Amino acid sequence: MSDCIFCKIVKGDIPSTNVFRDEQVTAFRDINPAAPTHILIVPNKHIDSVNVLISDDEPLMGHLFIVAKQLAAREKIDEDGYRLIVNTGVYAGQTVHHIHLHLLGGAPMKHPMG
Ligand code: DGP
Repeated sequence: MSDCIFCKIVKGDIPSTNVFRDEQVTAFRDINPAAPTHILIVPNKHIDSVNVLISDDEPLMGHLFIVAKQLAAREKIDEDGYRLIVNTGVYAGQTVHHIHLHLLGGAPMKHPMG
């Protein structure tokens, strides 16, 4: 998608603080962090949201979570705990329409959500 900001980050067309990249996903620090660690993990291919996932995307979505787990360990937030969020649609506040997993941690969070 030529006008998608996360596609541009994946391609390196706009700068970001990347923390991980492989053939399937890219992870970078959120520009507006909501926690001491706030990383976004996105598929390299454009997918608008959870609403348009197909069964072929299953391994890719599983990979997002494996990378999240590895990054949580690397950031040393795995033992204290962290939150993984996928906002979908208007009510959830999705602002970037390229599916992404938020990895948030580094401080206690309020619960419940919403
Ligand atoms: P969401 O509300 O789930 O769609 O969150 C989108 C997140 O993307 C939001 O926390 C801010 C972040 N974001 C938006 N534009 C950029 C950008 O250009 N660079 C980076 N690093 N993060 C961005």
